[in-house]
Amino acid sequence: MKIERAEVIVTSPGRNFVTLRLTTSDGVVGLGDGTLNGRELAVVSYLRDHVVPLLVGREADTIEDTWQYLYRGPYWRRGPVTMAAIAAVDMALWDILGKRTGVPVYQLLGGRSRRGALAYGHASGTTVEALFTAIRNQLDHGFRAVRIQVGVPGLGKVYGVGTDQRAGERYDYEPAARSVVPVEEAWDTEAYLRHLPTVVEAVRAEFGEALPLLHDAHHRLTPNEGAQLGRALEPHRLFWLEDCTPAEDQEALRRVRSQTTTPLATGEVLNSVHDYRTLISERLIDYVRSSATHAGGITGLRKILDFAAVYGVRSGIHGATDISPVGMAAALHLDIALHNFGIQELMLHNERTLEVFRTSYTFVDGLLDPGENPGLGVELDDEAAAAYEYTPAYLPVNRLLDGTIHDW
Ligand code: GCO
Ligand code: MG
Repeated sequence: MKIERAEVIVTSPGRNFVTLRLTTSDGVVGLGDGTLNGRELAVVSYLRDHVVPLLVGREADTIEDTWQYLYRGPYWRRGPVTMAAIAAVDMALWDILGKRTGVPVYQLLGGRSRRGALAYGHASGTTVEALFTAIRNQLDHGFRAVRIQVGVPGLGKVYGVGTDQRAGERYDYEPAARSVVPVEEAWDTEAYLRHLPTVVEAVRAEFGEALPLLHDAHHRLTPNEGAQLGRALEPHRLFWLEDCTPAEDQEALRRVRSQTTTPLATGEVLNSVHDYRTLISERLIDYVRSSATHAGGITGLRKILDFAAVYGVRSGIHGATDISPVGMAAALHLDIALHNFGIQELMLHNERTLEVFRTSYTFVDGLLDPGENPGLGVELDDEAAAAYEYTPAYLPVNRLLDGTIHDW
């Protein structure tokens, strides 16, 4: 069964998504997510100009060979654009295989290892009180684990803090602002390091010791600052402290790890198993954050997570809304089948996105499930997709108070 058509579809129902649709000679259709927040068009060109011409005529069921062909063939390896393009092809081929064999993809990955995948939602507030409202909203929405992000006194908008919610409102935070140049935000690490531990203490006092709490430092600390924060948060027993240092500096976590037992997660910006070799083989992290969309698809992320399993490191797959519903579905099939599952991030897509991508995964009682539809279980509505044109949108840039560029 050969690949007969390959289409790259860009749609923007609230935010930009890149989807690859492959159609085989006997009419089976597969979808793959190649969305890279702020660099979507780079992936579109990589696919349209360098990958699609190679795909038409290839056998659709040679998934591993196609992955290796696209990974080794270009000579220039790894990187977010390449691995997002490979991811889109890989997911589409797994989708096709599932549809051809009449089973959900998780069955092809070894079958169900758990009833459902524990999800964590996002809660944020410019103040502690606003954060409490957001946490209550997420608990009311069925989440049993919550990431907490809070404003920092003296600073304006900071990472992860959307507009304050009223009771009952949905969390809706899209960091990529629609503009031709990125928004600039200001940062003060000292103010953040003084403030965050008091906020986590207040959350524990309000919501108790048992609620799994996660926090994302978003690459902003030095190794020693990461160690200080990890130690300061230790009494509050976080589920994880994410990206406390810039992820590509793998050795930075040696310092953090040696000073604190607060669990560590990193990797949403990492896209191949080679980017994790020190992190995993030295057990510097507890959770792998890469998404299937950014790490070469189901095949690429499976390679990372199988390597992680050898060292007792678990999955914590990235699931922000810049992972499309196709990418989320791919994650859920891995979540259900893998033994070393940890937790799954879930930011709920908005109504317009769900008009474009018809999903069949479910979120019930705090658990996600990919469902039983053959393949990945997501269909794309062309008419709805065509209604939402691409608009340039960039993630913010971050500067210290003296103007020095810092990590966002
Ligand atoms: C997370 C991530 C996101 C990223 C976003 C980038 O933990 O979900 O850090 O908030 O900033 O996915 O596009
Ligand atoms: Mg993150």
